[in-house]
Amino acid sequence: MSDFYKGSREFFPGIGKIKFEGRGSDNPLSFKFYDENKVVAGKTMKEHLRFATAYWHSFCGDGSDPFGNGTIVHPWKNTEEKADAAFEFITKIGTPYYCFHDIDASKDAESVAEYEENYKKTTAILLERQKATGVKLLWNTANVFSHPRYMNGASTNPDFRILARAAAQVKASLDANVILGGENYVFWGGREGYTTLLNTNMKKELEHMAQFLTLARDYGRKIGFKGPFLIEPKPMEPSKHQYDVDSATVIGFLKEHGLDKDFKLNIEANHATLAGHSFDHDLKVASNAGMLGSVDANIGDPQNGWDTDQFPTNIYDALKAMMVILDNGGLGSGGLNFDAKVRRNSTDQEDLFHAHIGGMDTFALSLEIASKIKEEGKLSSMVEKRYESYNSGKGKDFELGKLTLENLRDFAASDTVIPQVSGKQELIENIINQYLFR
Ligand code: XUL
Ligand code: CO
Repeated sequence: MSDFYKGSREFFPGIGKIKFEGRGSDNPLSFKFYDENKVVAGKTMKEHLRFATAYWHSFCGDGSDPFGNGTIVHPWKNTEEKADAAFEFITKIGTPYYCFHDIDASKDAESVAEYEENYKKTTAILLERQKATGVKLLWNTANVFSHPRYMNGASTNPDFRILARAAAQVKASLDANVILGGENYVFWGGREGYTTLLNTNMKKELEHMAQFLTLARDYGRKIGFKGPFLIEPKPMEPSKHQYDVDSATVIGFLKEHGLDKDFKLNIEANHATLAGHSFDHDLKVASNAGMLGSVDANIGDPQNGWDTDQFPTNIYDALKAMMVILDNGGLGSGGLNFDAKVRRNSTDQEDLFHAHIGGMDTFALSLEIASKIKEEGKLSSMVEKRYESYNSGKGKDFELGKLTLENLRDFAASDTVIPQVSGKQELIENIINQYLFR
């Protein structure tokens, strides 16, 4: 990556490119574990982790919450300055990718024509900076949830005119994606859901959503988008019932509507936990279906039941996620996007660097440990052993579909002593701790 910002106005003065200095370093503005060129399990850390910076939290978020105004004042004033600041930050922190919503980067407008005009100009601005720095677009998406017109949903809105307005934003976002060489395209259905069935035709809304996604898929393919479309599950907030509740629900929906060949999932840690799952559970469900597309890497707060979008610092959770990702054979065209924001009282510019350094180090360390666990095979052989009764004899016949229910009954009747087999959870947890702290 070139020092793109050199020679122009610097928005993060006094902070240079963040370098790997190792775990012994006392320099807080350095990586302790993320060494982008270090090879782990045949690939560099950079290739495994495919980190992305999120435009919305990092360059638009101002720390405001429902009880208080913004606390973070950004020095950039317009589209170009914001893009300059973004690419300066991304270049300095060294995430190879970025992600954005249409109106994070581009000025919104009421009229479709003006919105499109702004977006075209913004796309040119972003493309120029991508070329200058080598930073690439992991995904973009359309924000069809913030504007008041979307209060009753976008593709699931009871009013067709709103659905069409959302389509204009998705079309323009796909156009931008192809120009910018985006590797994926995301849909997060923030308002695709409902509050009460008393005023909702759920079946109709779900059919509309499927039709809308089908049209987006067809248009994307027509204009040359080759990557996967991604749906990002989330169970609630802002809607009470969001239709894309979790991995399993989305996979069922995509299969029902014949979209499973073109669509995969973007799994966000804090969304999985809001759905009552763990991060690794939702990753695994997507992976099992061959539909693990990408990851929004963050954590929630264990005491708060909402989407706090904190930077990931929990090694244990990140390790379990990396174990699933390695078993999946990596993330393919996806990556680890920091859909995370600094706390509203973290108001120094350098806090954005500390936040990303922490997230990148957390996943780098987790990658190293997960790859050792995988390579040494101790845990996977314990899991395999739990299922060994299916490797031969009647167990194997059952898996091969050779047995009837009566056959199972007859086997059970002759199998008089069934030994109790421990699941060994505590032992396994102790082994994980040994890997973590050795
Ligand atoms: C909201 C969320 C979004 C999506 C993109 O919870 O995660 O930022 O990632 O719209
Ligand atoms: Co997200």
